[in-house]
Amino acid sequence: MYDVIGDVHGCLDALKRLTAAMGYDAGGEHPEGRSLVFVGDLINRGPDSAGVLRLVLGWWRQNRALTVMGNHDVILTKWLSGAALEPGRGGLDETIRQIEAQPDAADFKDEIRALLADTPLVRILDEGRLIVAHAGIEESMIGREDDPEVRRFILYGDATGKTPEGKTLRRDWAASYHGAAFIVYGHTPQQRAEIRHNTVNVDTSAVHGGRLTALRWPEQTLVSVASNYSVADPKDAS
Ligand SMILES: [Mn+2]
Repeated sequence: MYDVIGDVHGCLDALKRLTAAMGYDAGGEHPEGRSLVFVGDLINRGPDSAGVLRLVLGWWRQNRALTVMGNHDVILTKWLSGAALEPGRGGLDETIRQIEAQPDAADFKDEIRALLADTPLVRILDEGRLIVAHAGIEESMIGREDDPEVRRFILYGDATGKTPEGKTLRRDWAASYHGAAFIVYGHTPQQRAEIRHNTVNVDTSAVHGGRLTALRWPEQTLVSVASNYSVADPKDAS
């Protein structure tokens, strides 16, 4: 049994309230032995990315949480490996500041590296019945994450261009999905989550004053809590 949580983006308070609402204790333990799964983009833009990492790390260490890679988590991975970054990209500067401000920053960074090393592009769960991928995945792509095109799709979606305001346009791949596996994804902020064709986008805009949402599996029910945070920047934040 899993509870798959949408893009958290540093919204620590909403994450605590959502997991509590689903019956998890502060240590991420559920009385029915349920596990948490995150669709990626734990960090950036929201108020407490370091706090979210700290919490998820604790749960992951206890085998109570699984993650998949989001595009923001890729940027964090690059920074932790010492790669050069464009300044300010995706809000990482503030996340870096929060991580470096921790009293145990060096150890904390090592722990984050360990978590990210156990963060694949795709999680295939419940004997293939449940698939979690950040921006989704076409049926034909399952098992082909090493293909750079597939990797791009999983992390960024089926981007087809930009609006005049600079917002990314993406094709709605789920509208034509007909696979047997149920796919949970996020990345593109929605007003509300809606199950369609064995898929659900659980990014309900927590960092934009929306809600943080989880899909409960195998029940296929949705749980959400209101976010108390909204980032000011109107630019595309997925
Ligand atoms: Mn994303």
